[in-house]
Amino acid sequence: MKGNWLTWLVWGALGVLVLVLAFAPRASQAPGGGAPGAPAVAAATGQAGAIIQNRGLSPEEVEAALRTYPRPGKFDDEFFAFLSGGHAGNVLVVGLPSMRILKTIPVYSADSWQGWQTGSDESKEIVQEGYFFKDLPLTWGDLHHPKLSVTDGEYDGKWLLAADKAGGRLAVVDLRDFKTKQIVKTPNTASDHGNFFTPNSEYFVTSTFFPAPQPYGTYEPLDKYEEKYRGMITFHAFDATAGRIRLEDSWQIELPPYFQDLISAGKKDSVGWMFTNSLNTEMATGGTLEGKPAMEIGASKNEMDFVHVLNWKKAEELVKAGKTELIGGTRVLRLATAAAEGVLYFIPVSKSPHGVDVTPDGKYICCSGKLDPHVTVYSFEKIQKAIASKDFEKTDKFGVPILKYDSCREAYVELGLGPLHTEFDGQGYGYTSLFLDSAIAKWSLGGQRTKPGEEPWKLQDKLSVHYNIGHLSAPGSDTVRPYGKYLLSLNKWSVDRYPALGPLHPQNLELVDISGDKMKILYELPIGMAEPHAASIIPAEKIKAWKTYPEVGFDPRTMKKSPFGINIGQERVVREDEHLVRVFMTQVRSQFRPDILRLKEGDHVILHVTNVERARDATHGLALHGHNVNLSIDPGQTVTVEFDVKHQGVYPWYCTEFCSALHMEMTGWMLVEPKEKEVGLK
Ligand code: CUK
Ligand code: CUA
Repeated sequence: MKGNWLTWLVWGALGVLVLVLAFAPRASQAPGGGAPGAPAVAAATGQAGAIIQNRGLSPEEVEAALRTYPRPGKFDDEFFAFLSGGHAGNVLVVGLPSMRILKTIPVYSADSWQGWQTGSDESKEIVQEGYFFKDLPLTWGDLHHPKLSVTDGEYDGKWLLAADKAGGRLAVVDLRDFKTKQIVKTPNTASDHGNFFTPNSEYFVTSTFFPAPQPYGTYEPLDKYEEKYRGMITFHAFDATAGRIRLEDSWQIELPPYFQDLISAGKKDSVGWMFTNSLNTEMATGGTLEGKPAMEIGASKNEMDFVHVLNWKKAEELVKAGKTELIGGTRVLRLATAAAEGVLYFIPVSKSPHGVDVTPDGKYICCSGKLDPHVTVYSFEKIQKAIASKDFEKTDKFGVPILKYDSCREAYVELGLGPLHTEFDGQGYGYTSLFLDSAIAKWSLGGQRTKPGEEPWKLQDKLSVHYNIGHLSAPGSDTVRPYGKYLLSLNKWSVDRYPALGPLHPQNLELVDISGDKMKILYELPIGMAEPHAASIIPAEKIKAWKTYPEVGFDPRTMKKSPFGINIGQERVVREDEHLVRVFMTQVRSQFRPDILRLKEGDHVILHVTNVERARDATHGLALHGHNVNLSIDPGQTVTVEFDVKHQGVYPWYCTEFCSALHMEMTGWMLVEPKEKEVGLK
């Protein structure tokens, strides 16, 4: 409706202006004639008309271009999408609807632009704190689901957390300076996949994908899989003021060795509950060279897998009451306790589901088996009734009550092939990604539909995307307040959408307009980086980020003045003992103070660098030849790096940010003299 109107307007206006154009040359030739500016407008529009014609743009394409075009220097983006960088281990920030990549935030992997793990000790220490094994450096991670902190179930724009599927870790990003502040290793897990915040960010909850023998770190053969391997849901206690995970206050719920995959928080009516989709209830373990079926075959034998229904408020009470066991130093509510005490229930779901999503009102839980063209909608109310009346089918092998499918099901909506994830617009519609169909299905949520005469629980529209969509993301979809308007389609394959640039193809994002009855693609963004599995999208005005650090000498890790931060005039080189040299250095356009460091072979250097600039955007770098030292220092920031000087020689350093007209001159020398000849010794 709105689209049609806009299209009409665009074409109508162009039609009128084409007429104006006919008079434009005469108007501009008339001495002092015509309204000021009119010929220019007409000429510009004339050009626009010609461009449209020459490029053969359709009215839809013109509309899409006009709706997404960001005016230079204007803050036209209404939303920021925080996209996961997949196994590139970072987070991308993309503006909507312009689809411009505005920032990358390094998290698990190194980033030399921001000096993340390529220089500053602060960044290295944050990453080291989360190592899987303390003695084995992890230089990357697989970041899938960036989640934004919430207050009363709504985004508050303060923190972003995301788990690492490959390392069983999670990370905290501060949205004041968009930097990673903490990485922790989840206890008792090999991998973390799903994650969400509880409604006031009290906990950041993660689910394991791969079950593992407990206590973690012990060996058990795969034939003891059923007996010894376990999944875990971890409740990481989060201090939402300090923005830190407190591992000592965190606890876990032990689960059967199914693959727990993804999790969603109950909201409003269902606050205090959570939901997990699981696959491999067959407990297959593969063995392709050992005469056993491949995982994919073994794990898709059963017609139904399980949605896990967990009463986490109850679990929290049990934890507080001490009904836990200490495993690997963490309080764990054992599986038998969770099953017996009414914490854990199962509901059957079509086989091999991927994703579980709760409607914004908390009333319905959506889950789809990838091999069934329907989404199954469970009613929270019905689940509660089934639990209260012990309406169980049976218990599973581990004593967990299985609720009757028919007693919990509210709807079974046919959508298309390969349904995965569902998002919500807050207007009464769900949007489900169809991996095999390469499409998005829009469907009405019964009882919440806005249009009279519409059938409840029904497919309303289908849009082809390019290609093989995984997640999709609508602003605020995982909160109690979705914002609607746009939907991002995060596609796994791009195949023929872009010119071939070698066999590795870009990932393809598509921006979809969901403001009308029919979904429309507005923009395609190829990302030449790892797979962005998922995104969280927040209104732009909710982000209140800093422009510079508040005072000179600031340490982003503590968000306080660093004891090593200095001002101009306080620079010094101190030889603290025979081989230890401490340097306090400043940077300002366009010099380093000091700019000569005189060292001896075998010295150990502790370098504190402060960027004393107060100007916005006046970031400086420090790249030192041959020593794997590359720093990025924002205005006001102090960073520290320690390194050994093992080889005599001359090592220049320079600023890596083209910061001024004399940036090329912003350099320094590290001079390393040979060790004195140790004559007579030995
Ligand atoms: S996962 Cu990748 S498409 Cu890790 Cu949420 Cu579904
Ligand atoms: Cu500082 Cu270039």
